[in-house]
Amino acid sequence: MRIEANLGDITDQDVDAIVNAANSALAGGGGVDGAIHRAAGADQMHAACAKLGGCAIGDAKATPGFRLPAKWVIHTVGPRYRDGRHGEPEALASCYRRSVEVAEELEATSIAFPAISTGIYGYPREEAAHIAVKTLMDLQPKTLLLVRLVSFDDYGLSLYQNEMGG
Ligand code: AR6
Repeated sequence: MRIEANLGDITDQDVDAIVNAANSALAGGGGVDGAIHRAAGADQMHAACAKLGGCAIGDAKATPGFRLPAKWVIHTVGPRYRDGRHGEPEALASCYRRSVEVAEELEATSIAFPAISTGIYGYPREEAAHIAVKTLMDLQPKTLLLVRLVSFDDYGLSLYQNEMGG
C-alpha cells in the first residue's frame, strides 16, 4: 500500500472511496461534509445517511458516492478537540483505521482522506497529521493499494510531507 499526500479538494478525487469528516448524527454540515453532500447530490446523500442510524466517534460507515467521481463515501466521525487528554488521539487514530477497514470490506483499491477533525472540530493540525500518517503506516490492508491524504492548503501538505519523511 502506497501513501501519498496531495493538494486538492476531496470531492474531486478520482479514487474508489473518499472519506467524509462527518458528525455523529450523519446529518450533514459545513466544511468537508457540506462539500461532499453538495457534490454527491444533497437529497440522495441525505437519504442514504439517514438510513445508517448515526455513527459513533472513531467509527466509519459507507454510502454510495452518487454524483461524485468516487464510488463510495466513507463517513467517519472525528473527535472534537478539548486538550488532547480526553481520548482524542485514540479516537482520531480509530477514524483512520476504521475507514480503511470499511474500504477493505468494499474491496476498494484506493481511498482519499481529508484532515479529519482539523477544521470545525479544532484538532491541532500538526498532531493530527502525525496521527494520520503513523496510523496508516501501521496498517497492512489487503485490497487497498493507494491511500491519499488530501490537504486543502500548502501548510497541511507540508505537514504530511514532513511526517512521511519527505
Ligand atoms: N477538500 C479537502 N479538505 C477540505 C475541504 C475540501 N473540500 N473543505 C475543508 N477541508 P472540517 P472536522 C479541510 O471542518 O473538523 C462539519 O460540519 C479543512 O480545511 O470539514 O472534522 C461536520 O458535519 C480542515 O483542515 O471537519 C461536523 O459537524 C479539514 O478539511 C464537523 O464539521 C476538516 O475540516 C466536522 O469537523
